[in-house]
Amino acid sequence: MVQGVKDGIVAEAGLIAYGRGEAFDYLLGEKTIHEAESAMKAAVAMLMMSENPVMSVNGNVAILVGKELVELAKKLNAKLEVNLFYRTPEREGKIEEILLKHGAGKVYGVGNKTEKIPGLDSGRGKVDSDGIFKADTVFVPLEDGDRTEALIAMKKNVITVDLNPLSRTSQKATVSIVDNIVRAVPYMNKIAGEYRELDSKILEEIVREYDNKSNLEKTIQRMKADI
Ligand code: PTJ
Repeated sequence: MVQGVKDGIVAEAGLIAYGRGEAFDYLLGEKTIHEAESAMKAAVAMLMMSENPVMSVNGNVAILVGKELVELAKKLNAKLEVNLFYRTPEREGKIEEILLKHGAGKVYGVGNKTEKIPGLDSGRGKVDSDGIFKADTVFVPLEDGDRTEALIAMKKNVITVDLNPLSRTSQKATVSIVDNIVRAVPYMNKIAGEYRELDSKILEEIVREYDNKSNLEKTIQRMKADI
């Protein structure tokens, strides 16, 4: 992460965000808990059933799991879009380069961002008309609450990875994965491999039976019990 900042890929604020995440990871015992596994199964099933899934990539995500995310996007037929809070053409280009190096076919949100997420100012509100703007499901790991809420207001399914179960992102998302992204994305790759042969009716059932509110509640109880 420190090298990522020096290389101009991770925003300085990304380091602080990472530290916030680490504090919550200690409360999880730095392991993937049962509730995170349930959320990841629902997330993968939802992404597989989506017509136009898009994965949003910021500086932290590119550095921590760029390779694994490209692999997941391929397995789920999802698009990859660079979306930055601290947007500069240089950072966009460097993140695109990481994704391309790991085998991404096309990277959205670089240069061409003709649409805007209603109610969001700053660089992160600008999106690709063929990417996040028309997606039915958006995977937004390590994000801020405003963007999650704005995407939900656009009637999209929002899947997050956020170690803080109390964050506005976790509280507002359709599926909230409370786990470290370095464990979550490889695990989602494993699930995507296992679900490849599943009938769409079974995938639908996995999504239907998942209750995000109750899953988050159990996660918070587990963290409290471990203190
Ligand atoms: O690259 P940019 O310009 O788009 O900037 C991205 C940052 C990360 C700076 C921006 O999205 C941000 O400030 O995010 P927040 O509002 O701090 O939210 C990030 C959330 O991710 C926090 O709730 C952290 O607890 C959580 N988090 C941090 N590291 C991890 C994490 N969750 C999972 N895995 C992690 N490794």
